[in-house]
Amino acid sequence: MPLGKIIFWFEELPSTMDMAHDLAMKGYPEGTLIIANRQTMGRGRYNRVWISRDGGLWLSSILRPRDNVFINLLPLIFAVSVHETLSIYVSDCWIKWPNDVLVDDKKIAGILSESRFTGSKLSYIVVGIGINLNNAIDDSLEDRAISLSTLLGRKINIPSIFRSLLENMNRFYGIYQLTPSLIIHEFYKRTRMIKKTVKVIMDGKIIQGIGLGINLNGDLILKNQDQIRIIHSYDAPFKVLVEDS
Ligand code: BT5
Repeated sequence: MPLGKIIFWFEELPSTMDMAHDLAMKGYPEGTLIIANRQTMGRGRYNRVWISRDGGLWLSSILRPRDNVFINLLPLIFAVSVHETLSIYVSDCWIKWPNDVLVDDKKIAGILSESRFTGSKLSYIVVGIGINLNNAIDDSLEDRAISLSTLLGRKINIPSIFRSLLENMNRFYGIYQLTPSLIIHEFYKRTRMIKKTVKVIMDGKIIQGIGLGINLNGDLILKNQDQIRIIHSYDAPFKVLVEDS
């Protein structure tokens, strides 16, 4: 079933993620979308706060992949879809592994993936996407976040961005279902991390290397002299810095 075949669009929710989990547990099919004009308890990874005022696009999709092989590539599919949608409007847009869409060094969108298992069997996955469109950016984020309307100096037509995003989500999810590795190539076209110095700060330690790529598990591969380092996206909270080199 295509993504967006069933759409619930709410004025306000605590988080579209929670509503998507509720509906997934009630048996709603893959592709059910939950959208809210604002969220009062929007969240990011590791329960970080995701500020979700009126004017942004805040949505979650229920996914029911047949198995859990390659599921760590799912956030990339949606990051690629957001990138494809926004790059019509802004040229300096890129994807920072694992889940950020940036314009230069400011975050315009974030992706969140939450899987639920019954024992060792995957039940379903909810992927959330948050894009700053007409929403005001909180003062606390001014140096780190940006909205599309600020970049373009005009009001954004949210339904038209949503239509284009949905088309891209279906296109790239379809590509992933046929050949998962193609999503990695789509990511390479849209990132600034390959052959650049990348620093991953985790547990107060810095892991540094040249960005080599992403494997089929969605891990980042860095090379430091002769040593290869593999960073798992789900290990622990970390911060990723990319330097020009
Ligand atoms: C993410 O987490 O980037 C994933 C964000 C996913 C949000 C969507 S909206 C629809 C769905 N429903 C939800 O409740 N969530 C999903 P992370 O990488 O952990 O980034 C979180 C960090 O981004 C915060 O700690 C802030 O520093 C910053 N941040 C918070 N709100 C932001 C915003 N609106 N724009 C840019 N950065 C923001």
